[in-house]
Amino acid sequence: MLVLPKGVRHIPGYLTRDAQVALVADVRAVVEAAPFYRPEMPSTGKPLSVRMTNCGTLGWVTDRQAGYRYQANHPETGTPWPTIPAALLRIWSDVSGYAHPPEACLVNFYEPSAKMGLHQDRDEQNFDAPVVSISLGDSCLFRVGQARRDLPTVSFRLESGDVVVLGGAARLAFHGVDRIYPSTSGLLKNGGRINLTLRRVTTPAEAETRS
Ligand code: MD6
Ligand code: FE
Repeated sequence: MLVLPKGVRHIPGYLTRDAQVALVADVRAVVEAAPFYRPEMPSTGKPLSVRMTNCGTLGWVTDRQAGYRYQANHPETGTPWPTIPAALLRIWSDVSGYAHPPEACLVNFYEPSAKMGLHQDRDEQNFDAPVVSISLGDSCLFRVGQARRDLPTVSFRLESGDVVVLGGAARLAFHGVDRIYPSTSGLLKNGGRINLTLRRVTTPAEAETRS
């Protein structure tokens, strides 16, 4: 049996097929308000193979000029990001174990040839909240290690409807997507894979933390 690093939680089949279909409709509405754009690596300007958009009060963006950051507006249209769909807020409440709502939902779209290099999610103000990820559409090979790039990694397949939570000891674990398995799901009519990652970005105000 595959042993995941401490703090990594994989929940296969979290979403029913009907819930996945409903979530795809939610994502389509987000993409109509905030179209996918092609993000760039800081400094080099090399385009990522994944296309991105966001919903929430803050969105994660990257371009050659200003690098990795969160901002309230779409980098190309200048419009505020649409709100996070209620279904995603419910998933966060159910699996995050964190008392405050997420502020950002990054939407990644993978064509069959796209991948995502090994990285840490560390542009948030603190790492108390986990990052919650939801996969839709074609399967992928997901790789996750530990908080140092040189430590061993494990790889496993993520299928449509799966949830992954990186929290606690794994909040800063390196992770990435090595490959997409084309035509492994009929959920998206033109194929490909969507990944949604829910994040808390800012530290909640003290008043909100008191109970
Ligand atoms: C992906 N996921 O599954 C990329 N980040 O396409 C991530 O980068 C990720 O799955 C933080 C926590 C969970 C994740
Ligand atoms: Fe990530």
